[in-house]
Amino acid sequence: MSTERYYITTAISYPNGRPHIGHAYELIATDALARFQRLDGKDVYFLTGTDEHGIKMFQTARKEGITPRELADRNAAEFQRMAAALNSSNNDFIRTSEERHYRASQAIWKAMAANGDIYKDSYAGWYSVRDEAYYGEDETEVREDGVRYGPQGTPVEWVEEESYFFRLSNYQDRLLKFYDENPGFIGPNERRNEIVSFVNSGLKDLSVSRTTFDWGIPVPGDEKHVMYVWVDALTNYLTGIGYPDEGADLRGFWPADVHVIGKDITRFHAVYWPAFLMSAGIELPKRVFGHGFVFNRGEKMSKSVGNVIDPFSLVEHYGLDQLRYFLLREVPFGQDGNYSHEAIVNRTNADLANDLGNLAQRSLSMIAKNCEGRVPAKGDLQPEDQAILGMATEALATSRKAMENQAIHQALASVFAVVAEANRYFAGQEPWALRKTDPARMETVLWTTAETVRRVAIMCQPYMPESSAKLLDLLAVPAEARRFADVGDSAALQSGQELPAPQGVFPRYVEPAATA
Ligand code: ME8
Repeated sequence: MSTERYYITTAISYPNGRPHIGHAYELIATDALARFQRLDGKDVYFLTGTDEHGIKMFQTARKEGITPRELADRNAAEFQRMAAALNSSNNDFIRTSEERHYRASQAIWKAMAANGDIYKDSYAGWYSVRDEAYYGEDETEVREDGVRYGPQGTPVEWVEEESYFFRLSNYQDRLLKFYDENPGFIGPNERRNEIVSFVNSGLKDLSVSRTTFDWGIPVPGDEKHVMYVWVDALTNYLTGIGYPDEGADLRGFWPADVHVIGKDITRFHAVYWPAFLMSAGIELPKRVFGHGFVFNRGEKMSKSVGNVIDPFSLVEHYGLDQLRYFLLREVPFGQDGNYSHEAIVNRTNADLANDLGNLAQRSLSMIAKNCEGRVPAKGDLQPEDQAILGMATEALATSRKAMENQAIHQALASVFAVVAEANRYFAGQEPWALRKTDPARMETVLWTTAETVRRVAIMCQPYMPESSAKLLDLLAVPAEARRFADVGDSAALQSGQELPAPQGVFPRYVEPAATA
């Protein structure tokens, strides 16, 4: 039986500035989804990268007095550094200025042209440089400041130039039929409804090339034009798995299982991208998931507003797994969420330091003291022991269901419900009192608790890889027995196994002393 393949991607970020918490959020969430499927036995390919062309990059570079390539090199390195700092398990990092990507973008362009979907005309209309998006006049409005804005609240400018067009209007019915037949294609539902109503309202042909700047991929056969940045950007998902060199199979990873993106770019992924693929005769991805935005205490972060939070300093200040846990647990994936110092401290102190950390620390130090530092003897399990162990196994089933729909917060909630119950179990069984009255029962309770921690730690790996590994080390769980297939009884802790000295895994956040 061959291993099931799973292909997951993030959006590729514009390296016109340094990465911010929104980028970190998307990468962390996608990493958790990728790790989850790997632990569940799939052959996962996880792609992320940078989107380096377009007028926004061109203009930013000009302002800074450097070339777009210099700007891209500088910031792409920052995005790569962020991926490492966040412990992202991406298999590849694509930069759209790479040669392999030129080949892929020109190949898809040629396929669309061969299908009769590309023609030359001239474009006159509104363009948002910040969104790198064309908008219909009816989607824009002039505000009190006299400036015209697009639907995402970014300024638009009038553009008039010779341009190639893609016959998007030909795809309206096919797209609607596709959404209808594939109700899971766009998630969450709000995003799906927005897209269906946008396509229902009519699609105009899309301008897909520019001539007023040259920072882009040349249009095959007409080098005066560079491709519209979104044509090349979307194609990164194919480049990453070897298009066009690998042939139709694309290493068995196409169609992609899910493109994880922010809600602001759903239209590009759920309308333009499937239309391009239909035109080029390539299968469509299975799902596009538009997550929400992370706000700094309710305010939208952006480079131009200047309230960007640096992900590197957050990691340094709160700890990586604390940050990962907070973002994934606190914000229902798909909705907008808020970040604040109080929220991260409260959430991580309560759930990680108090609940999970203390459960592990208390049970393991009792074991160290009373069981000679070995896995305690497992006597006959009582119904309450079986109940907590069963709850852990059920959390895995719940997590699997939740993760199929990218409901990361639900998966995590099911695991932490086990932690809360295990704390009640531990307190209720009072193993410290059993030490004198019934030492055998004490050992069974400690075994059950440690075994529950083992199950929980395996399930926590997608979200907090490093801390979960530390917990599993404390339980002497071998590296090859940390898959989801090992959550159940078959890989349970063996009584008598020697354990390392217990150590705290989740330190409590303490406010730095105020300086006088
Ligand atoms: O859109 N909270 O790049 P980008 C959550 N290059 N997510 C956020 C966010 C926030 N505050 N701010 C941005 C682009 N994002 C294109 C993508 S894909 C073929 C091309 C998300 O650097 C945003 O929604 O502006 C997007 O998914 C990703 O970060 C990169 O944003």
